[in-house]
Amino acid sequence: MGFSKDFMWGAASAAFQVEGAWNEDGKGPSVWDVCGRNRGIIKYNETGDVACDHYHRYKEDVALMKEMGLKYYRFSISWPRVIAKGTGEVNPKGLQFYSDLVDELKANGIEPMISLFHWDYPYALYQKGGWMNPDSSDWFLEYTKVVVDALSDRVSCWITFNEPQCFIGCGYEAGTHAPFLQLNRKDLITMTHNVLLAHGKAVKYIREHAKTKAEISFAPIAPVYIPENDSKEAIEEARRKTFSMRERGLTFGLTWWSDPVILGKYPEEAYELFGDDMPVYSEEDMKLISQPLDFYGMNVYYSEANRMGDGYPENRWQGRGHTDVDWPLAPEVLYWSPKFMYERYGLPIMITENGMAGLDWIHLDGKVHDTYRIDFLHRYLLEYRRAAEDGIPIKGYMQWSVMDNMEWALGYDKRFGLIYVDFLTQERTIKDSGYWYKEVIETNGENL
Ligand code: GCO
Repeated sequence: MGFSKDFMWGAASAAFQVEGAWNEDGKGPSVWDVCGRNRGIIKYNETGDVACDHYHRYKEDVALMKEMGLKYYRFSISWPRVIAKGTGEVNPKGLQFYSDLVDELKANGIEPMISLFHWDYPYALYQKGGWMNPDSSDWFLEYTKVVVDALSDRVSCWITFNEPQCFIGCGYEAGTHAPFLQLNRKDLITMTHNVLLAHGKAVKYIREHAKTKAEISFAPIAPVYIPENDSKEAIEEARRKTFSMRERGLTFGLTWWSDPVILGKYPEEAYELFGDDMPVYSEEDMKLISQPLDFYGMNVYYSEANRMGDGYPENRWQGRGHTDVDWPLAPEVLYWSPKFMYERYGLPIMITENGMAGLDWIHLDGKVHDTYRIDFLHRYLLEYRRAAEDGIPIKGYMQWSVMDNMEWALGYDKRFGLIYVDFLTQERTIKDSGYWYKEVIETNGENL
């Protein structure tokens, strides 16, 4: 038993990272457009103003996706492109862009998978307190309705929030992502609760109103601890750490986000750790938050270190290869993350992101020979298949990313794509890994 016949092979992107056209055709600004600008926070003061110009070049990009044989394209909708101020007047041209993109994909035999929120929060709503505002989940519901009413006749796969850990943790706790704030714990908890409510309201709306049968999830990060060895004790130790809020802290906790969404309660440990800062909510609220999901989407790139005992070296990944964003090569995580998450939450697994940043360039022969990315993906996919062989239901795999793009505060020189993008000319070149992935898809993983 390996990859099922209807296994969903695809690749992913996010609106801010690829679209550009940041203020065209009635689009409003997002926190990423405004908050980092000219402050020396984003590498070289780069912006998403043009990015990959996907907004204008989506037809060419879809043609390249077809050439790579993708079955799915996971992309996000820019909320302020669809509703410039976040609530109120809908921007018809913004909505039209996504409708055209969906049509283009389908005409080329590629299924769309939509992420409703991949971090480009409307600046106008941020000015009203953003996720701190008690109305914030209703704002998100209003936006969800607009998108679902317009696209659900052709789209059936939905992700509500991408990596809630990151946009709250990096954006409002560490201050390394827009809007680059460092808030206190109580505020972070308030925001979490509002995001969870927004997720629940969106799931409920999609479930009840989508025009085609919907498959819905969210896409948290889920890097688990990898057991030191195969012993029962080591596996238990890794599992305990993976799900411990003491180990993971507040915003980057796995259980912090997934327990309420799937199990319908905040983890006990959170009450021990955060006491009176914990949200007060009604049973109704928690019911909303824990609407049934169809699968568990997870973004997985690396593993947390896990060394039992206190011995040297502390860092188990010492000497391992690492990618251009310094994440250690840890293919085993694509076995252990699906396994631990399935055992806790009982939902089929979908890898909604996995990939690596490499030092890619166009070689003298005009091609991009990214052998390391091929080896990386090969190793990770073998581990993912091992999970399936052990009986973990796996639904799909969305490689990150379909093309090189704006890596948030790290700017444009971190290249994750299957397609190389020359950011000065916007010329695209499918990398060797893109052609290799095509073979994986064509053989449904038999060539691995
Ligand atoms: C994330 C986001 C992506 C990133 C990718 C590489 O995980 O941070 O979902 O937008 O670009 O993961 O860092």
